[in-house]
Amino acid sequence: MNNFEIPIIIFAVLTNYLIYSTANNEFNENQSTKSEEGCGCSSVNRKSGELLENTEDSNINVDHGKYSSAANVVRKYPQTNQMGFIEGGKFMMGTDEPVFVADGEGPSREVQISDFYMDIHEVSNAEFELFVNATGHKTEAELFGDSFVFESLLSEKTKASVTESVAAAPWWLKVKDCDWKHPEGPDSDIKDRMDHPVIHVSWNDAAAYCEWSGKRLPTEAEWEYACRAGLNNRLFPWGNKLNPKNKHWINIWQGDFPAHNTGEDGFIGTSPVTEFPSNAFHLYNMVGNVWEWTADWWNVRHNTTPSVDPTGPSSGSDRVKKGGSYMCHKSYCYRYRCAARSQNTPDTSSGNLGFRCAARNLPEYLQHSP
Ligand SMILES: [Ca+2]
Ligand SMILES: [Ca+2]
Repeated sequence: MNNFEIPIIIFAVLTNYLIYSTANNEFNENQSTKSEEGCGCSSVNRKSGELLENTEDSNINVDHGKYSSAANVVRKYPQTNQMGFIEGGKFMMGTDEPVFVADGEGPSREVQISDFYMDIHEVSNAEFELFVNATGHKTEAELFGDSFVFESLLSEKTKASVTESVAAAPWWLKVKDCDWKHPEGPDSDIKDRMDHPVIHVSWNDAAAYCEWSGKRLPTEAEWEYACRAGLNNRLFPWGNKLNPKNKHWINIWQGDFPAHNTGEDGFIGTSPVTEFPSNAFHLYNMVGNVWEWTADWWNVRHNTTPSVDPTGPSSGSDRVKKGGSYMCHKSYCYRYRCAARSQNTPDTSSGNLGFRCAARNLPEYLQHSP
């Protein structure tokens, strides 16, 4: 059990693929973006006692010692997810300064969100194992017999057995017998990664898990509201600077994509679900680490009429995912922003795509005092 001493957290008992754009190759991580230069960052977080002082980018809970791999701690398993109460309110969803216009990041529009609860971290391997053990659920990757993995994470043996890659993104390889328990194929396992996010789960798998746990997937609007955590028109959950205080605040890619990942933030692949500081709503890794499925169908045209608890289109072919992943680099997939979005078919799985759950009401089994 994690020992977060956060009043609003209710302690629990139980618990691209291939969509990377080739745009923006002119960026590198050492350059400022237009948004970073132009933003006043005047918003402050109401929970000032838990925040950095004298910094624009203060919308984040500092958890000292969790910035680097050297500070990783051994955690108990199975890790149980907790839900944070997210007080509803109005916010501006999307952005009028889209980086990827074709993704439907804009326009900015007013959305009202009702109170809800959100998992404070991505669903972990340990939690997904509880689900599988209880239900016998077979993931779609297991049923299909393969899933997609970034090539440099694979062993030479596994790489040699691969016969299919993705034409538009050849670093994505379709690996046989790759699933959540074998995230880099049959010669890999998750023994040392039980507190990392479950990956190689489709939207259908994610929805099944959430239903089993008495929850549901968050809508895209809920997810983005939770990501922004009370800040208006900011790139990241904590503000506009990627690395305030010269620290790493998320698990993304450092180096040259796709040739070399320096792992400067401590992680070449996934990180533990509670690694890196949480945002002002006490949520971890909303951006970075793994992409997260949302409940909504994908659409890139948005009505600017103010809306209440929007649920997206009534039908579609793809589902929305949010937050970017450990594979995102500014030069290639600058999608580790709250307004950024991407999509996959509901049966797709990959090594950088996971999820977390939400709920309108706290499930009964979570209604325990700490
Ligand atoms: Ca990283
Ligand atoms: Ca994430």
